[in-house]
Amino acid sequence: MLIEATPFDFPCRRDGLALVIIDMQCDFILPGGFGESLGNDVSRLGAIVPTVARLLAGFRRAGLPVFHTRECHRPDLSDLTDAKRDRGAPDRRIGDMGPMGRLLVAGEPGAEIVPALAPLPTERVIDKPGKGAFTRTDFEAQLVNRRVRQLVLAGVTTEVCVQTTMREANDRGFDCVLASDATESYFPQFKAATLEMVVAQGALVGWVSTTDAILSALDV
Ligand code: TIU
Repeated sequence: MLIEATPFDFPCRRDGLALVIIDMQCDFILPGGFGESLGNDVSRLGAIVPTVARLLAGFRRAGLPVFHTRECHRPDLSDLTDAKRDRGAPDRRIGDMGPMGRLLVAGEPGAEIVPALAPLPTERVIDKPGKGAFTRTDFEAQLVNRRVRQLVLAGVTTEVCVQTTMREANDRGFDCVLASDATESYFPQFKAATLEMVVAQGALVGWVSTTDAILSALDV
């Protein structure tokens, strides 16, 4: 099965394919969260929710595994490095109180995935303290246990957590295809640059496709 993609069609094996939705959390997508505290206009990110929901519904209809990630920290912040806490110049820092609870802290409303994309009980949720989903998590073991070899990636932000996770996955031997209309950045130029750079040099990091092309290849 081929998924129409750039720089060339993605040779997909349905058996071994999973969807990974990165960090579609209130803290990045809604006003008052961590993303806004960094000085970003969060409205761009909310616009992709319906497209990610369509991709998610397609994978559910196809009976293929779905993984959700959340960037968040333990309430005692013992998994938050000083370097991460002190970086940038946000109004409020990770762990500080905001309108959706403590920023990027597990269990707080802001750290939850937006309701339109809420995970089903059968879907794995990977909480991660870094930008990449493989760093200090059991994500790789979860993928190996489910015999997953190929990933469709979606979520936010394209150049930060999505790209970092895609690079980590590629280095671990997973084929990755990024759904270009189901990912977004606070900075359009960073999204565009990421889409270009991952497919460069013959898909050095992976492929880029669209939600329609992926769903049409899955025939769902
Ligand atoms: N999930 C994710 O991308 N975390 C970030 O901090 N992204 C920013 O673009 N800041």
